[in-house]
Amino acid sequence: MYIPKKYIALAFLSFAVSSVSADNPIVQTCFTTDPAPMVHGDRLYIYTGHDENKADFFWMQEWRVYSTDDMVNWTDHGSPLAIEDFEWADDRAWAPQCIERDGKFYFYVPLHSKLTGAMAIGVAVGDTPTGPFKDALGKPLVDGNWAYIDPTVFIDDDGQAYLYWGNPNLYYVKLNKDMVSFDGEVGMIEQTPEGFGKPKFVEMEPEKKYNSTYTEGPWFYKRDGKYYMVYAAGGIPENISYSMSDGPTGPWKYKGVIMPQCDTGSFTNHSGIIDFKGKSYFFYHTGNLPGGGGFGRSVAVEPFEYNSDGTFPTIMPTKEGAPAIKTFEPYGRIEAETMAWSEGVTTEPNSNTGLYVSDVHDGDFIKLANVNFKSGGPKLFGASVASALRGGKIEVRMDGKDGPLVAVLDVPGTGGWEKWKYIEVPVCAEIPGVHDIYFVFKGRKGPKLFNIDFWKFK
Ligand code: FUB
Repeated sequence: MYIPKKYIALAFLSFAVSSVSADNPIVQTCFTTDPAPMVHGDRLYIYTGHDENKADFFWMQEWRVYSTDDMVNWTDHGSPLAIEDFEWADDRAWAPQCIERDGKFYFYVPLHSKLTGAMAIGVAVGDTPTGPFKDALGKPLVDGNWAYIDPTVFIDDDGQAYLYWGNPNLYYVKLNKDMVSFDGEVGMIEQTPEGFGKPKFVEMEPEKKYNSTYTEGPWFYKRDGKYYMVYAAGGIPENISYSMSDGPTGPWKYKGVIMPQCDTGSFTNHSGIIDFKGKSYFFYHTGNLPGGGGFGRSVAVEPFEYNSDGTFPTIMPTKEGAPAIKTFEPYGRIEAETMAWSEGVTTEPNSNTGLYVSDVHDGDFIKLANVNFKSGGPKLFGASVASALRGGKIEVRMDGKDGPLVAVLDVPGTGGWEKWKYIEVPVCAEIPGVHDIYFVFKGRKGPKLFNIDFWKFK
């Protein structure tokens, strides 16, 4: 291993917490859609759809889960639920939401039903936020209507749970305590001009586009005693609008546009809103990942503050996203699929080792933001790697992908893409304080070089 002398002598001192922001979109290893945030314990989880590469429609097969505790470094938990988990369904793994009740996690999803040939809503249940999840009923919760998509779920202070959904109608049921059944009929919210903004049909001007028209993707919640219904509106292309109410089923009062229709490359938008550690976040999707677009969408996040009367400010898409709310602790085992930004790599599941980083080619990299090495700095860097070819190198660089080199780990051929070997090398520069760390991958041009399961600084 060769490290230039000029780097060996460097002592990098930087104790200040930098003003790091999440990079939008927050997932770069695959397309992600329709974000549904959920806080559990110390972490914020998002449940997403997954647009296929090169898709020409929403041919979506699975849902994915990601989590963070600092708002900038996100861990990929893979796909704990897919169409295959619902025997009665055959297509369209569209916008999900997951909620916890009494230690169980209920994952509501729209799917195309084999039973009726239309859309349906199913529910899966698991013991942890990341699953595994199992179809709770073996049949849909509601079925047989092309409008049955985009479920949103909320449990009120009195314990009553509500499930809303629909495009272009807004339906709801009051769920029973078991979260997987309801009594009575499906309700439908009347979309009055006062409630959802658009004029009465007879007053609508032909050819005019009404921004406020409820379209799809409802997100239902309560805050400071007020109920919020946030939704994609205006037809295609969509903005995000909202209505508020004093009661869980209305009457609703239209309050305006939160995120105007913007040139993000995606004609749909879909929001999820949550408070986490005292701050408010607005999740949405764009077509902004390279190769993305209307059927290649990616989840993004913006921080915001409610106005004093509980209404929303206007929120615009940015590349910066949300600021870090804490530094990243690098000591101990860190899953390689935890990252603030990456280029080129993807993630793969494995039943023994869990998820790992794959598709590593020469020049690809992973960035971790706001890493706090504390006063001493690490002495060793190690990683669990596998390669069926001859491997390559992991260059560990600081504060930029061309930044100062602090370690180089030679990855050998290990005899298989999942034949893991843990290798450790000295860190050749002092790096106390807070830094962004870049793992830059080098090797033969062309082929996939190696996989990485986890890494450690010691
Ligand atoms: O992701 C498929 C569909 O696109 C969702 O169900 C809608 O909300 C829109 O985002």
